[in-house]
Amino acid sequence: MKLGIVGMPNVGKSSLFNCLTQAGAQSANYPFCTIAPNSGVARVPDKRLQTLERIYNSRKVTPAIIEFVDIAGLVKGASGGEGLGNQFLAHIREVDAIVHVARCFKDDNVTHVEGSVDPLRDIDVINLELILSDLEMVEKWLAKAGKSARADKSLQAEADALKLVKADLEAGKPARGALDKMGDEIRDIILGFNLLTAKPVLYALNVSEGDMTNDGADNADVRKVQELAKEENAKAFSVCASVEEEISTLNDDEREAFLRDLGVERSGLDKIIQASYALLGLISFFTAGPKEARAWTIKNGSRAPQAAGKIHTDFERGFIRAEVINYDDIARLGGAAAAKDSGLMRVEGKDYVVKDGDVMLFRFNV
Ligand SMILES: Nc1nc2c(ncn2[C@@H]2O[C@H](COP(=O)(O)OP(=O)(O)O)[C@@H](O)[C@H]2O)c(=O)[nH]1
Ligand SMILES: [Mg+2]
Repeated sequence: MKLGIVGMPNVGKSSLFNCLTQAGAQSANYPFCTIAPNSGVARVPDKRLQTLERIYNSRKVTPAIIEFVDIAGLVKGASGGEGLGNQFLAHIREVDAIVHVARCFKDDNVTHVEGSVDPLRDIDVINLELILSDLEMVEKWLAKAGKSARADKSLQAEADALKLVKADLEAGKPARGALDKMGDEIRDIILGFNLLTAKPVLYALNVSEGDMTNDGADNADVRKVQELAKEENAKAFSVCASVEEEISTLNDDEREAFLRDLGVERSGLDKIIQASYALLGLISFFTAGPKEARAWTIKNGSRAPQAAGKIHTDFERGFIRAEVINYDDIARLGGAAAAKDSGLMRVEGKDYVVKDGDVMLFRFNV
């Protein structure tokens, strides 16, 4: 599961990517840290882990991580091969969700390729390239398979679904909207085509340092994009990449003091990472003990054996049961033993759907 960072040139994509992944790289020796130079992992901030660390007196804390890819080079005309056009679009096709960075900061020293700061226009430029690329794909498919569809029922369903999407694309709208209106079966078919504009998106608005407070809402440009995001059923967060770059070199205590001085409760970066995690449909369950307090990542809706399998394939293969206490109960009562005494430990079987914040112990036999 990974997110692609896209946007116009010089909007702060690489700056954002660097601070996202700087924190991640420090944290550990994750094996896939350096798959490609423009790919890296970010730690998912989760205050619950610190509480578990304290309660269990854990020697080590291991957060969840997500992967980001800095996809540079998208410009006007990319879908027609402008710049390195199609190559970049192919990179976007490989990611599961998109972080769309737009520039809201003013700085005469940083060139703007379109000549002025206007995030809505910039977002339109990028979205149009993605839409055109999808449209080309949909048209190709319909031209090729559309004819045989009349004879083949399964192809007919695909063709009908794609025609719905095509109408939206032709109207300059992303495929995402049409997906929301479809039944599960058709939606799965469409998702199988891996359209760029069907991928979930969040907007990261790169603001000036002075606009960091109040989630950037004092900036009129930010408000405009937030409105757009609302219409699109997406989310928008403001972040100041240049300040985040400073922050990412600080330790946790210094960081909190720094943010307090700026009048900001949570860093924009943290918000973006947490929202990215949710955008991918991911949740965390925990394991906790004196050795380690750890967050594990699973798809929302996963069952207990799949969760066990994240830790070890043997856990999944030989799964017997899971002992589950919710984080909130442990935090409220100050420990697992107290939660157990209060009857808040549940024994769950293989059909149990894991919830975000479950603290789990697996029993298995191989
Ligand atoms: N003033 C200001 N400059 C920034 C900010 N973020 C990035 N920059 C500068 O903008 C330029 C382009 O940033 P970069 O991250 O390389 O943009 P990219 O082309 O989207 O990857 C660099 O000179 C950055 O230092 C910001 O928040 N404020
Ligand atoms: Mg860059």
